[in-house]
Amino acid sequence: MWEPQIVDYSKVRTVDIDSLLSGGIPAIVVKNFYKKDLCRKIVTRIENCKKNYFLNGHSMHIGTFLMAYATQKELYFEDVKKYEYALNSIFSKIKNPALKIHEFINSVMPHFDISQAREFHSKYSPFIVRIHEKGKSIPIHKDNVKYEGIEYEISKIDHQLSCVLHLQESEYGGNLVIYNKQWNKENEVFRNIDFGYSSKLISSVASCEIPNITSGDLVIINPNYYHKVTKITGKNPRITLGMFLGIFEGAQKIVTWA
Ligand SMILES: O=C(O)CCC(=O)C(=O)O
Repeated sequence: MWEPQIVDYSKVRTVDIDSLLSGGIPAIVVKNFYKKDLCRKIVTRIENCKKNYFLNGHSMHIGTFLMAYATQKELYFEDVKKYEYALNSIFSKIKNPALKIHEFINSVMPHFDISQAREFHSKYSPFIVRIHEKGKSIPIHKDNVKYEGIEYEISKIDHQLSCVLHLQESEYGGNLVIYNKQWNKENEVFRNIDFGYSSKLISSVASCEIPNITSGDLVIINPNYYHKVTKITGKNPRITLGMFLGIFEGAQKIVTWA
C-alpha cells in the first residue's frame, strides 16, 4: 500500500523526508500543526483582502505565484514587493505560519539552513494563499521549478517539496490525490493547453487520496509526482497557504518560495 506518514504535531520528532523524495510514501501529514482558532482569524482577514485571479478566474489567490510569471521574471519580483504589505497584514499580531513551517523543517532537517529564497537583492514570494470555492478543482499536474522556472536561480535546486497548510476545509470534496508516477519530459505531449495534464497519463497508476484533512493540518508532498484536488462541493471555500521548499544537497541549504 502507498500510504502517507500521518503524525500529530505535538508528538512529531522525525518525519520521513527521504521516503517522500524517493516516492516511498506519497505525503507527510502533520495534524494540528497550526491552531484552529488562529486559522479562523486568518480566514476572516483573508475575506477582506484583495484577491488575484489565475487561469481566467479558475483560481483565486492572495500573493504572487512564480508559475504565473515563468517568463516574466522582472514583473514577478516587482509584484512580490507590491503584495508584501498585504500578505504581512494578514498575520499582524499572529504567528506567521510561514515562519512556523520554517522552524518545523529546521527541526526535522537540522543539518540544513532554511531561508526565504532571494535572487540578488530581490525576495521571492514567501507563500501563496489559494481560495477554491464550490465547483472548483485543481486538475492533474506537477510542479517542477527545475523545468518550469528555468530563468530563475532556484531552478538549480536538487529537490523540490510542496508544503500546504490548510486554513479552512470545505464540508465536502477538495481532497488531495497523489499518483505514484513522476513527471518526465516525454509526458509533455499529454499537457493540456491551459493547465495540467491528460488523465490518460495516470489511468493505470496507483494513487493515494489524503483523508480527513482539517484546518491547521500541514501536508507535504513531492510535487513532481502528479497530483490533483477533487472538486469542492461544500459551501465553504477550501483555503490553503502554500509554499515550496527547494533543497540544495551540497550547500545543505533549503530555500522557500511561492
Ligand atoms: O492544495 C493542495 O492540496 C495542493 C496544491 C498543489 O497543487 C501543490 O502543492 O502543488
